This record gives sequence, C-alpha cells and structure tokens, in this order.
Amino acid sequence: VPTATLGVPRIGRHRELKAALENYWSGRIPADDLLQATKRLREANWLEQRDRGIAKIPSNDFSLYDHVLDTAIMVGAIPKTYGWTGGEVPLDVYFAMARGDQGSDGEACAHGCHGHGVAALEMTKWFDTNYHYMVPELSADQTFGLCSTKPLSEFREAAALGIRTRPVILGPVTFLKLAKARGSTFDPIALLPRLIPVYAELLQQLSQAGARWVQIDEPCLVLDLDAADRIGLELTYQRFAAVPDLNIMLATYFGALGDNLETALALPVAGLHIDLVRAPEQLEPVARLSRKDQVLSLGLIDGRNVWRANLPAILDRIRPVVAGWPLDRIEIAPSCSLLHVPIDLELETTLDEDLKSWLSFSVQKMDELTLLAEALVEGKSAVAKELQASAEAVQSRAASLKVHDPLVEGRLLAITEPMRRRRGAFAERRDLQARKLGLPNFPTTTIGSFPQTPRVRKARSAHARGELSYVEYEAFLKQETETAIRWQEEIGLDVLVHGEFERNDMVQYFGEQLAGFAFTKHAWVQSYGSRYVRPPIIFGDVSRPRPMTVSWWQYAQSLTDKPVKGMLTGPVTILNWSFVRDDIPRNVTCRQIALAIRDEVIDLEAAGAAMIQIDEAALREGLPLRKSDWQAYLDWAVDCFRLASSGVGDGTQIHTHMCYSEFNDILDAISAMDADVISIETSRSKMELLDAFRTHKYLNEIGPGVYDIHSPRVPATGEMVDLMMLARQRLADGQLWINPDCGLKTRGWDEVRPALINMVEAARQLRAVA
Ligand code: THG
Ligand code: ZN
Repeated sequence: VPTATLGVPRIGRHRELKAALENYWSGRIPADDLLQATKRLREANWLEQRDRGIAKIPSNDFSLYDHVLDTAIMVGAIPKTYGWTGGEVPLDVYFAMARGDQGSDGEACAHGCHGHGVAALEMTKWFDTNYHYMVPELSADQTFGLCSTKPLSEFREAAALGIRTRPVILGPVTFLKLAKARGSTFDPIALLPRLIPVYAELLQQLSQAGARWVQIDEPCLVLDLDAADRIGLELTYQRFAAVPDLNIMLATYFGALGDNLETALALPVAGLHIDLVRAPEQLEPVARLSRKDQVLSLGLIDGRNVWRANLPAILDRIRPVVAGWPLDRIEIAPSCSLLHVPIDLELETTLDEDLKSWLSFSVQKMDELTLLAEALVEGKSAVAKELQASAEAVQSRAASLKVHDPLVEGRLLAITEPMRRRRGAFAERRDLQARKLGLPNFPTTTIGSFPQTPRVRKARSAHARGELSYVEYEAFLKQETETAIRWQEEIGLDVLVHGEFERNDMVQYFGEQLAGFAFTKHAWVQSYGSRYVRPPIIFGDVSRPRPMTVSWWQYAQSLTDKPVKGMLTGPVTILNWSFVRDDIPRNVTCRQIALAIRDEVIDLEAAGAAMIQIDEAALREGLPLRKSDWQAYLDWAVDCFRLASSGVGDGTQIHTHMCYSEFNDILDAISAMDADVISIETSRSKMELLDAFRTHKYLNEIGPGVYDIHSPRVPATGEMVDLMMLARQRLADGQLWINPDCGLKTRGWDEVRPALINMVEAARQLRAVA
C-alpha cells in the first residue's frame, strides 16, 4: 500500500523561502542564490518524505510564489502588458505578474494602478482555504504554448537524488475555471481545446523523462459544474489517456464529488484521489463504482487542519470497504496537499504538553500516513504501540478539561431569541442615535487602524523580546494613540478611532485574550507569495475571561469630546482565520466566540461607548464551495454576528466593516445582520455595487469607501466628491457616511495625512451642495 502526500509546504521550516525572496527582491542576492536556496528546499522536502516512508513523492509542488501562476506561465498565458515576447519566461516577468512592477511604486495612474509599471495579477482565495492564488487573465483570442520546463526540470532534479517523483500539475479544466476572462464576456472553458495539446506535450515529455505517474489536480470536481465543464473533463482525459507509458492520478479535494461522481468515475485515468475527511460518505460509493483496474487514493489524514488522527478508527472504517482488494489498488494520502498545514510540530517547544500531544503538522502527518499503510499491510499488531498512542491522544483530548468548559456549553444552551435581536427596529434606533450623537450629514470616519510605522513595529518586537518593559511599551502606545486622536480632531473627522497601535494581527490580538485559543511560535502557513500567517489554534470551548479592549477605548475617549468607536473583530472572521476544532461543528465554535464578543460589546457600552464596530472582514470568504450549502452557512454566520451585536441598547450604534466588493449574492445576509452602519470597499468599482443595495431597498446606513487604500496614491478632494455624487444617485443622503475602503495600517502617514484631509474637505463640499 503506497503512501502519498500530494504536495508539501514550500516555505521551509524557518521560512527560508521568504528570506530568499525578500533578499532577491531588495537586490541583496542575485537570482542564482535565490534559485540555489529553493533547490535546497526542494531537496530537503524530497529526502524528508523518503525518510519518513512516503512512496509517491511529489515534484513540481514547489513554487517560487504560487502554483497557479506557475501554471499560467507554463502554458504561456502571460498578458501582453508584461512585455514577454516568447521563449523561456524571465524571472522579472514572473515576479511582475505576482507583485506588479515595483520599480516606480509611489506614482500611480488615474485608475489607481501602482506606478507607471504594470499592476500584478489579481489575487483571490484558493477554494475555501486561506491560501491565495494569482488569477490568470485570458483573452478571447488567447493562444497557449508550452513555455516552461519547470515540471520537467524538477522531476530531473529529484531523479538526480535517486528519487523518481510523481509530478503534480494543476489540471487544465480547474486552471480555466480559476482564470478570468479579460475584456469580453466569454467563458474561459471555451479555450480548453487550445489548452489540451499544450498539456499533452508536457505529459509526453514527462513520460519520456521517465515519469510513470503524474498527479493532475482537478479540485473543480468538488464544485458545481455545468455540462460544458463535464464535457471538457471528458475531452481532456481522453486525450491524456493517449500519452504512452504514463499513468494519471486524478486528484480531487476540498469536498465531495457529489453530483460529479459519475463524471469523475467515467474518466479514463489510472487513479482517482478522493477527500475522505471533508466527505467520508463517498468512500463506499466510490469504492463500489470505481473500475477494478483503477487505483484509489484515500484522503484519510486531514490536510487542512492540525489535529492528530485517530488511526485505529480510520482503519476500522476502511478495512471492510477495501477487504479483498489487491494491496496496490489503494494508496494512503492526506485529504489534500499538506500545503495548508504548518511544517513541524517539534519546533513548538513552549506549547502546552497536552495540546501538543493532540496535534500533527506536515511531517507528523507523513508519519501517520506511513503507520496507516503499515497497519493495512502487516496488520494492526505490527504497529500496535503507535496505533494505541494515536487513539489515546484522541481520547485524552475528548475527555480533557482544557477542552470542555461546562459554563460555556451551558451558556450556549441558554441562548434565547431576544438575544439575537436588537430591541427596536432600525428606524427607531436611527432616530434615537441621531438625537444622541448629533452628527452632521455625510459623517466622516476611518475603518479603525492607522499606519503601523516601523517605530510601532520596533517597539512591539522590543517588548516581545523583553527589551522594553510592559510599562514602557504601554506608555509608548498611549503616546501614539494620543497623537492620532489629536490629529483626527485637528483635521475635523467626525467619528474617531484609537488607531489600534496595540494590535498586530487582529485575529491574534483577540485570540491571545480568549480562553480556548492557543498560539504557536513557528507554525507558519503560506497566505500568498512571501506572506505567511500563524493561525491561532482553537482547541477548546471559547470564553472571554476579562475585557479585552475596554481600557484602550476608555483611554482614547478620555482625550476627546468627539465619539471614539470601540473596535472589535467579529466571530465569523476570527473563526475563518483560525485552525478550528474538528470535534464539534464550526458553527458551535462560532457561537462561542460570538458570546465572548457579546460580553465585550456590552462592557464597551457600559464604559460609555456610543459606537461599536464589529468587523467581519472574512464573512464572505467563508462561503461554502457548493451553492446549495450557502444558505446554511449564511444563516449561522448572520446569527453569530447578531448574537455578538444585539446586547446593547437602541441608542448604541453598531458598525461593521467588510473588505470586499462583491455583495450582490449575499445581500439578504448583509441586511439580516442589521448593523446600523456598514463600511465597504467601493472606490475601485465606482460605486456600482451600491446598485445592489438600492435594488435591495437596504435602509441602514452605509459608508462606501472613497479612498482606495491598496494604492499609495493620494485621492484628490474632487475625485471623492465625484464618487459620493455617484453614491447619492443610488442611496439617500441620510444613509451615507464618508470613509476609506479599509483600514490604514499598511499605509504610511505621508499618504494617509493628505488623503484624509482631502476626504474631510470632500464632506464639507458635499454638505454645501446637498
Ligand atoms: N489576519 C489573519 N489571516 C488573514 C489576514 C489577516 N488571512 C487573509 C488575509 N488577511 C491575508 N493577508 C495577509 C497580509 C499580510 C500578511 C499575511 C497575510 C503578512 N504576514 C507577515 C509576513 O509574512 O511577513 C507576518 C505577520 C506576522 O508577523 O504575524 O504580512 O489579516 N489572521
Ligand atoms: Zn477592510
């Protein structure tokens, strides 16, 4: 029974890839050094997998930046703007597509694109993970050609170490489904007939180079597909089947094949990988319906989460189904590539010992795969001790008082309907708040964070290293906060924020103060390119032992007579950016977080806050892959927001903020959240997305972003007035606020100061004409 990983993390135990990339980008090392560093990372990964008993070791799972970008480059899908004219694609073209031409950052064109150089490709989330890929841009007259030798050269690189790998390639159908059509409105899948020959040529070359298997990833098979997609899959794999001496392991992951089951099973491929963590129910039908000459790769170990598996339980599940099968008809694998989990648990030397015994990162998961395979071949007794340890870890977690808090579980049961509803209807609340707050028309505010300057970051890391005492650090933060408050008053903003200088990552900031959360020191996972996150691990029932933000709000409010917003992160966003428990449903954990945030909201109100903002930056990101699952998710997500926000009186104004610009398909949910004010990203879409709010008869207040904070460009007053005039065509004056698109922590004060001064001036001009 062979084992496979499907792909492993690329970043290196000590984030070597990030260091190499950043050194290269800043000119400290030449391209050759960068490429050498990446070669070492690949080699280390191959040897590690071999040493840990993995049989089907992948190659081409490595990427300098992103594997979807690699695929675009491989097939020559490079938009003209990047100036590529053929031949091997140079490194600077690759990085221009990934990050934009950074040569002239600071000067942007009228449309907000950075510099005179070209903008990067768009970035979006890879299925429902927290990994972001670069969105390929295709034109209707797009042609393709094999433009990269990467799969081939990495196969040879491993072969030189004596390892015959199974190259991983993103399948052409998924590639096209992830791409976007430039300009005209055509379905990229229409380009498939032009793309298939390029892939076929690559497969041919791999076969000639000695590859016996390739892994072709088609996670689109767990999405809603239409007839054109299904026909496309058939065409593709019929053609690939004609490549001599090459077996295809078709990998599906992130969910159930569902209504694509027949399509998947009919494809002429030698192997099929299925996700049995997200969709355990598909084991039996796939096993029954698959061809006898087909290898089934069983995705049994969770590639998306950090929990140690219960190996005896897994064995008990699969044994009856595969009883009597030849041993080489099955493979043991993680549910998906291990890209989404941290690398090595052993680096965590300060984690609670119990918690540590419940966890498994990438290399520990390799060991779990090997153990499963051994137990299948030689029987449980051969690895009895290891199996028992695995079951005991799961049992100890299930019984642990660190996990279960009866008070929290009781509070969840005691949730009542009134807890999910504001007392008065929006119209009553609006009138009450208007009288209490006395704000002008078109009130101005910001989203919450101000620039995290090198000074702020330096102080934080000095404090973390113990070089700056808490007293000194706190005094420094108070100073920064006071400066920010004074400046906001001076330029005439109506609703102030404290600036969030005390916070690094918002999820981390709240997670560190909530019970049930753990933090790691080295457990990085790639978010995009050279940017990584250390998601908190939610291991137990969540509660809030003590107020988290009240004293910062109080301090800021004590400095001014203008209202200062209390600033919180919402339960759905905290959940979506964490590793979550696999022993209770996500929505239960989310409700626990919601009650903890509710406690904070109530405490902020009691301290005197008249406005409290609860950001749900990641609510939309959490949408399930299948449309049919959306409503259930939105129902509990909205419920959690309402639980968090409804503990206050009608005179307290609840704000929320969302970091994206696609609302059309979730507007019912946005309305149901019933926030008094929502701020959203709109500057780049020229307010068009407000159409949806209008046709939806959205009555609550809205702050459509007028300042694109993703660009270093300072917007002129006139531009912001123009945007607001467009907003006024769509919504009532009394509904509108004026604010930037998002928080300002990634920008510098030199940009923020003039931009916000212009924004306040734009409000004055509007008030004069309205
Ligand atoms: N917080 C968390 N998860 C997130 C985001 C977040 N996931 C989605 C989105 N935002 C991802 N965006 C980023 C943006 C910047 C960085 C990472 C993800 C980043 N990381 C630093 C780096 O790699 O150098 C490390 C940051 C640190 O020290 O913690 O810049 O906002 N939870
Ligand atoms: Zn935002």
